Amino acid sequence: MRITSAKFIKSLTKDYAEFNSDLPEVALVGKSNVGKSSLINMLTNQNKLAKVSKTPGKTKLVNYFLLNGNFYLVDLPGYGFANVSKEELGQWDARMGGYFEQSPMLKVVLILIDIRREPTEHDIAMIEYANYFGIPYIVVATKADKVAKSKRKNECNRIKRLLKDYHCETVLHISSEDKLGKDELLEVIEGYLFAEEEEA
Ligand SMILES: Nc1nc2c(ncn2[C@@H]2O[C@H](COP(=O)(O)OP(=O)(O)OP(=O)(O)O)[C@@H](O)[C@H]2O)c(=O)[nH]1
Ligand SMILES: [Mg+2]
Repeated sequence: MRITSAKFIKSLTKDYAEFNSDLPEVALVGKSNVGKSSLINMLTNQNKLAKVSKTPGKTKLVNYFLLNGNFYLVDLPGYGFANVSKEELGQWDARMGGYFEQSPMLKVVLILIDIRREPTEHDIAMIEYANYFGIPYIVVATKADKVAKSKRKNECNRIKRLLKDYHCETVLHISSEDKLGKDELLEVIEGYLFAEEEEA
């Protein structure tokens, strides 16, 4: 799959199902600063479609991008940054839970984890949401440029092993900085998005 068009459509905090009930959807989740917005820009060949920031917590809303006119890429609020109040954490949890619960067109969740780190409790919570709602997920190991080329596969396998209790089947590595792993990731996403149509 090649991305030929990409457009920001809308930010929401509720009413997800009303907004999209016809196009397949892929969601991006991950710790704040892990590189979600950068990944959107890489996948869509754009520099400024999604706001990239050195300050964690930039993305607070559920942002919908329409790609190729036939599916949505959904950027969810990052989590796990320091100094969040109980109230903010509760709001985040409600927003994430609400999104998962009310997104009938969601076909696959991309869980982004920095290739140098371990899955956090919030990553696991996201995986549990996905498993609970029966939505497949794949782990995308970000910032692969930060480890030697020869070590990237090993780091992915390490993350996969850490998630062995959560039915983790796929860990792909990418680097938005070096534009690495894009074609493989798009191919995997396409397989989930349009699976039923192909079978019919
Ligand atoms: N070296 C390297 N840095 C990256 C890569 N992707 C993102 N970054 C940097 O990581 C920081 C955070 O990137 P974002 O894409 O804004 O992260 P985010 O996950 O959208 O963050 P929030 O919106 O706060 O949740 C920025 O300084 C990026 O330049 C990558 O592939 N390699
Ligand atoms: Mg972001």
